[in-house]
Amino acid sequence: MTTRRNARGAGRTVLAVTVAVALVAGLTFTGVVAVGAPASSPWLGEDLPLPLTVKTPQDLAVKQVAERQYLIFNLLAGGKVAWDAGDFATAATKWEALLRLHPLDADIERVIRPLARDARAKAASAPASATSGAGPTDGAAAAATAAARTAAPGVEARPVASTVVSGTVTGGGTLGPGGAVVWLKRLGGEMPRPTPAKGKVVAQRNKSFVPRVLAVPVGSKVDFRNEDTIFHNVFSLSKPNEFDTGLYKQGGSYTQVFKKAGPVQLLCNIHSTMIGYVYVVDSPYFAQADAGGAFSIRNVPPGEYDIEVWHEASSKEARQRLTVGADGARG
Ligand SMILES: [Cu+2]
Repeated sequence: MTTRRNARGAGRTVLAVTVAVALVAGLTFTGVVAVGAPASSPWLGEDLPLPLTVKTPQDLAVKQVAERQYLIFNLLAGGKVAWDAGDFATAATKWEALLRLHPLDADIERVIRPLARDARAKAASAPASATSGAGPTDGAAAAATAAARTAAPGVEARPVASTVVSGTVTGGGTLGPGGAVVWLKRLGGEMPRPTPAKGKVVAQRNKSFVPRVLAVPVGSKVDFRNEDTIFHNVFSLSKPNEFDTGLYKQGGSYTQVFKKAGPVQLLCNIHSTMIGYVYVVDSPYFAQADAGGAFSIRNVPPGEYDIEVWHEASSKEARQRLTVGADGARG
């Protein structure tokens, strides 16, 4: 039993997460998490690399400074286009990225800093909210309680080894829900440390990051591998996980260890259209939504959790209380 709600309000779409907790006995709990997520507004003037001939180190230097200016221009103008479209989260993201570049023209700093602040404030004033009055927002907890009441009495509980928390993420604006990162945070109980992942790769392929969004547990190593015939220079300004690969050619690879939880926005110094994310999760219980929004987290022990969802089109994580009950294992 799952429900799906996807509401659209004036000027923004709503990213909704429908959570179903299926226990081994077949009981299913449902819940909903929703957060305002403005539709993204693609900026169309980002065609790179610039058609500049590179035959000498001087040529490369010219191309690099030209493309840095182009990146600045695109963050500047792309933020304005998003602002005009009412997509304040995207405007804030682009302008904040711009303001972290150093050195930066004082005029840009003076004009953009107050606008970036306004955009972030406007994005935040469309906060996480339940979808229109179609039921309680704490549906997961309420349904869990109801299901616990209906569990057959007097049957000995046994450990739940295969509880699956699954559901569907909907919304995400024009990007769709795919790639949304979903994780559980245990409340009032010991949560095991996540095991760092091995062999994770974000390729640069056809001037795109593949995958566009990669979720990894805290402490994981990620290889940034250039599979194009052109140079890339991947970097991130997302504190405290900022890094810079430097310029590297086809077949080249750079390894970064992500030690702190949170979103890490990936950009390329040479190609302003390239955008991607590593999301570093501080939980062993996490998953990413597929293109249709479906996700599934296995082996979740009974307990109280916050289920949290991050999507690049939403200004902040969505959060919902969730009860995974031991009673559900009876049967
Ligand atoms: Cu690149």
